[in-house]
Amino acid sequence: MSFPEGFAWGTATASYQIEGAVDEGGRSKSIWDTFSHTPGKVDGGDNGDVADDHYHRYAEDVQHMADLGVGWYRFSLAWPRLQPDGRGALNEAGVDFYARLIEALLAKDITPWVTLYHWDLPQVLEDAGGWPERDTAQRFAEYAAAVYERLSDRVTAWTTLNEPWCSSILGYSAGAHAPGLTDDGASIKAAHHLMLGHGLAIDAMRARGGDSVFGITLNLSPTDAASGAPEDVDAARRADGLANRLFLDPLLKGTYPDDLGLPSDHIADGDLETINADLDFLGVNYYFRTVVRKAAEKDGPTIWPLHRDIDPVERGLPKTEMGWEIDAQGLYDILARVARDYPGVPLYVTENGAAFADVKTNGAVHDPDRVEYLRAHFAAAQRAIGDGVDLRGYFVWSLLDNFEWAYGFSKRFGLIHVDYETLKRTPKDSARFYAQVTRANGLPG
Ligand code: IFM
Repeated sequence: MSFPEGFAWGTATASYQIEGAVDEGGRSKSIWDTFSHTPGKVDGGDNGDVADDHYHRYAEDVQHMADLGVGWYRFSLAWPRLQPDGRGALNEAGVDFYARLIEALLAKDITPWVTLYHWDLPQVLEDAGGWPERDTAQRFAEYAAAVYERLSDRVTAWTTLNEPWCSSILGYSAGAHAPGLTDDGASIKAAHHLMLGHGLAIDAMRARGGDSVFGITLNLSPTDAASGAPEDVDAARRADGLANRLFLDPLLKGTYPDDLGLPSDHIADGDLETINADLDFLGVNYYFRTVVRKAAEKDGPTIWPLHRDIDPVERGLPKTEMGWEIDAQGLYDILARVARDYPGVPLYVTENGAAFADVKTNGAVHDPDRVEYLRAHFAAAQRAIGDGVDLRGYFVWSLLDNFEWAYGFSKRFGLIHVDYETLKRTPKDSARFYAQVTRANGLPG
């Protein structure tokens, strides 16, 4: 049950979910500060003001990674910490923080893998129109280039965006994420400007030289029809278009899907060539399969903008605490599909993991459900590799329990438990299981 030699085992986190220290070191407000401090937006009224206090405790967290035996750590940079005005010179205190983290990682032989944007847009840029505004793409490319100049002597793996579907659709048409808008048209524009920002950023970073690799991470979900009825099959095609092809096609084919009837007046000549920049890797975040049926049209917040006649269907499978059905075969299916439909780009699972209702008893956290979840998903990845998928690595989400966006601290995804009163870290049983996997480069028998 071993993986190919050199397979990259890692864990992942994101800045707003773990750092805290929101008012320290010259950081400005992000859209998540605003959103989480708006009553009613986040469960329990939680916010990321302190989170895991990783900003002050990063050295201890790096030691936990070393104990896990991971060779890679995927983390995101907080744009408002590095460029508080959303433009112009970088904030030296922000650069210093990430430089210290990176040096601590390198000292333990852990390779840093940076994500430039994991949802914490400087509020000042949202005030100027946010992602539905074309200029935000330009701002992102300038930020990326400035950061690349300062850190690319120590960081060689660069992800532009994490899950642009969430930034655009959850943020601008479902209203569930910051900035909390419910405007279908704005979400489609936001998706395009995120894609454009990605392409411009890659061009700008590549132009500065070095031996880095560049890519993007998408959250992808195999999308099936609930029945063979033509209207359900059609609903599944459209849901797949909005969740997967809206991002995969421009990035990897240089076209937008033409079966969704989406507006295009915000797309300028040359944009698609920019978006279709060569990718050194594609990151795939997998959590669940989507099954849908045709429904009646409805108003209100939606994850299917301009296609308001689709409903999700449950299959009665066991679920995680997120309410997501557990379906390891879905990981195999999405990897195989990407490899088949978009060949030639190396793949990484940049996130996979599960929230369960963990309880700490006598200083220990026994989480057999998470161990089983990971075992089944690792096995699915291994089957995909066996069937020819060029999968190069796997990052478990997440290193630590953390701020799970609109769910606040109520959902625990960590391999390491965090007591939010004391901020004490306690490795769960799943951390010990994962350490066996990373050290054996395979599943224990
Ligand atoms: O916590 C998130 C992460 O920020 C992005 N991908 C999905 C995770 C679980 O919801």
